[in-house]
This record gives sequence, structure tokens and C-alpha cells, in this order.
Amino acid sequence: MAHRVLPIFAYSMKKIVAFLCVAGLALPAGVAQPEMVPVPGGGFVMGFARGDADEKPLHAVELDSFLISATEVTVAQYRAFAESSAYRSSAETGDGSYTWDSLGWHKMEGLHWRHSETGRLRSAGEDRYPVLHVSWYDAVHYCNWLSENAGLRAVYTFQGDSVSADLTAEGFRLPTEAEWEYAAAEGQTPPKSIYAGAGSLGALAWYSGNSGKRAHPVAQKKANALGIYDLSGNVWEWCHDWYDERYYEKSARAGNPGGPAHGEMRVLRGGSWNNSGKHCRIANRTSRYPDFRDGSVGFRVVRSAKGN
Ligand SMILES: [Ca+2]
Repeated sequence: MAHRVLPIFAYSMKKIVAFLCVAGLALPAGVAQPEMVPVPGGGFVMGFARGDADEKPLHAVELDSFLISATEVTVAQYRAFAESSAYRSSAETGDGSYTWDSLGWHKMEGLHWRHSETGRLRSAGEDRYPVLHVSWYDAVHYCNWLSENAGLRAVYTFQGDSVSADLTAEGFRLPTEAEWEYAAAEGQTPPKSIYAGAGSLGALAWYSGNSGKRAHPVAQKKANALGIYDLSGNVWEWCHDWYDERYYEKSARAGNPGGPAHGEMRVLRGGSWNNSGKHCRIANRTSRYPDFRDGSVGFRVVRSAKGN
């Protein structure tokens, strides 16, 4: 953590609360908050020349500084939200989620964030597993709850199934896919690796070649140079953006690109325990409908570094 020592007497209580929250301290008492690590802003070249069609054209992007959670959001962190807010997830209000067995994915009613990828109810000792079976909607509701607890302006506004976002608000939100790729590339152009960090994929990530076909507790593999774990592998991560396979043609030279204004599916990044190395590459892009959930999709959060 690279926080400067600030004269806190000059800050309002609200700012102090926000600062303590960003520092990863429990606030209010007993509430599990993600540990946030700083990502200095700058420019990088997004995309991959040897990648899929939707990873091109390579284009320069400028980003402001931001903070990103060091890990995927865990079962314990999500539980603090679910149990204190009475929020009911897409899986709970809908028809469950997809569970994994040796034959593939199967929809199972009653399956939700308290369950593993195989549909087993998590035990108390599994708090540090990434939360599974969460939709994009669940993820952004969680973000707003974090903002509310920290006294920060919420990013997302809800009207029925419609969600609008103010990406200039200082509260918690999902990373844009540009922020996600920049953090995974450690802000480097070209990145030192096609995966999120130095070394072999097996040293960095839980993927189909080493996972035993299940998710694993966060932060067991090697972090990248910014101190961020599991960007490659373990669980896919929802990003803020609507998915457009040709978005890179339109976002060239954009500052803080936030994705298309409209779309049908939201972006997922990083691959999972169930994917080969190809999908764990930092430039790889895929997408799902925002109410999708299964045992391989989770998320992490970011927030603006302004005001810190
Ligand atoms: Ca991941």
C-alpha cells in the first residue's frame, strides 16, 4: 500500500472514513472490505496484434490513476453485502445458476453465491474463495453498497432493469476493460507477458491445466508487479463496458474509454479455472448477458484515485 501520511485533522469525517476504507480497514466494524491497490495513470497500447479479431486494432489509450482490488471479490466480502443489505442476487430471484460437473455446465435451481462451482454449499472455511454465481447486476449493486459504506458518491443508478453509470463519481465500480487490461499489463507497453505478470501461466494463474477444474482461494498464485492477484485465471471478471467486437476501431486515442453507450452483453476478462491459456491472456475479450451467472464468473472492483 502506497498511501502518503496525510494530516488527517484537515479532513472531514467523511473523507477520513473514505480513506480508511481504501486502506482496507474494516468499516463499519465487521464489514469486510476489499484491499485496494493504486494503479498510477498513464498511457498504453491496448490490444494484441497476434490475438483475436476483437483485440485489434492496437490503439493508444490514456487513463487516469485508479485503485483496484488486489483480489477478486471473495465470498466473505460479498456475504457482508448480501446479509446487511437484503439484496437478492439474480440467481436468487431467478432460476439459479449453472453448475459444473464432468459432463459440462447444467442449470440448477436454488444455486447462488453461497455455493461452489459444483453446487456445494460453501463451508465457513471457504471465505477466501472468489464469489461465484454473480451477475453483472449483482456486481454493480455490490459496488454501490461499498460506496455507501465509505461515504462516496455512488457510480450506478438503477431504474428497473436499466442501469446508468457516472464514471466520474468517486465511488466503487467495475473496471472498464481498458483499466482491467492496463492493470494486468502493469501499465507497460508492450506488456512483459501475454499474461498478468512475470513467469509461467502456471505460476500466475489457476487455469484448466492446473486447477483440478475448480476455483481456488484468491491470492495463492504470484501477483503481478502492481500487487494484483489472479487477473489471469481463477474466475472471469465482469468489466463495466458493454461488449462491441469493433469497439477498438472507435475508441482509438480515447482518454478513459468507458465502452459503447449501448449494447446487449457486458465484457468479461481474464479466463477462469475452466479455460485454457488462450482465454487467460490479458488482451482476450469475451462477453455475456448482464444477468448471466455460473460457477466460473466473478468480479473485482475499482474506484477513482481522485481525492486520495
Ligand atoms: Ca481472474
